[in-house]
Amino acid sequence: MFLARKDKPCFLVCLAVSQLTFILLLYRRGASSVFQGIFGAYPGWDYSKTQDVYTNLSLFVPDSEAVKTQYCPVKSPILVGPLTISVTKPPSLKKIQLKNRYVQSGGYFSPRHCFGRYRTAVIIPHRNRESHLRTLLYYLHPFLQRQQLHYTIFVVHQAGNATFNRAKLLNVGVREALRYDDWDCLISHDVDLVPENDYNLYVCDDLYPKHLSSAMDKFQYSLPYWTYFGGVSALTPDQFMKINGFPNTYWGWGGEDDDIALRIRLSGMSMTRTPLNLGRYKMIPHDRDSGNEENSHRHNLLRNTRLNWRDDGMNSLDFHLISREKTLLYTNITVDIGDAPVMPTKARRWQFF
Ligand code: UD2
Ligand code: MN
Repeated sequence: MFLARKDKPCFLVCLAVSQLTFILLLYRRGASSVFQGIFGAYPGWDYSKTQDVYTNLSLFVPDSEAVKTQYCPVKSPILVGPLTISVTKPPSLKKIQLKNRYVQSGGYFSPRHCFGRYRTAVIIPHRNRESHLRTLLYYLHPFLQRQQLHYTIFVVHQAGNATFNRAKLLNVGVREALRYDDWDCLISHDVDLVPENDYNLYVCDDLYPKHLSSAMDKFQYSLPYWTYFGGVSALTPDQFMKINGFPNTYWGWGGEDDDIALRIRLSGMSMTRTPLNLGRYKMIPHDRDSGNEENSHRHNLLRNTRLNWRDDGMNSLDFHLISREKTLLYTNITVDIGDAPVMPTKARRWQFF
């Protein structure tokens, strides 16, 4: 066998080329999508043919007197696939409410003719993005209803003008959400990302944390890098606690998503990813917010994750709750999470020597 290979150097070249191609495919498209592509587990989606997410939705929640006798099916029968999304004109809250008559106070919904099989909390970190929030709510409520989930949308609002801290807000969101229900799945959701296919189920993977926003228009519908975990992700409460939640120490833009990806690995888990032809999202175009400037300490912090993750997270979370309020479309948590610590700059450090 060995001799035969040696006789044919072309064999080795072909092997190397095919391995390289495979690795490149894995990198660009994500492992699950490559394997599903090869083994044909998912249909191809045609995103040039889309449907309104509200199509026939009211037909499926018709009878307020209906007696529930069984669980909803594992796979909802009312999914439509690729959705028509337009993010240019944010709808009014009134319009969203009228379109979502079966959503209850606090942004809670439970299917009316069957017991929701999955309990999902969607947690959105937020400050000064009201128009993005309206657009997201307009698309997300019917999206989750089509999936026949028992769900609530939580918006965690950072009070004050201190530097924004996405990951800490998500920790607060989880702690608060767990007061309301025994969730199967906690979804961390950027306010500006709108899912494009309702087969992208907002349900957790039993085994590993799941990255849902694998393909965003802003990255030309491919992964920016192999360990990317930003945007929208889904963890069971157990998985969340196993990684000690998210870091509290990333103030400003960037790094916290990579820290989370690292925690997952350090705690002995892998991540799963929605296949790229399904995990598609449109990001509402925006500039960098004031108060969320690039975090210049993020590389340093990331270098220390393996030392710190057990002490920085849910077990060190402190915040001052300002209010909990059930609005018609979501539960609003307003919180003071404090301010970024003053980090020594290089110049200051040298003064000690
Ligand atoms: C990327 C990631 C995001 C996060 C961030 C770095 C994508 C699509 N998302 O987002 O998950 O890792 O980089 O921190 O790549 N927000 C507010 N008000 C603010 C600032 C932020 O509500 O003033 C929230 C909001 O939910 C927003 C999220 O924080 O979607 C992330 O901030 P961003 O959208 O400004 O950053 P972006 O798009 O680079
Ligand atoms: Mn964004």
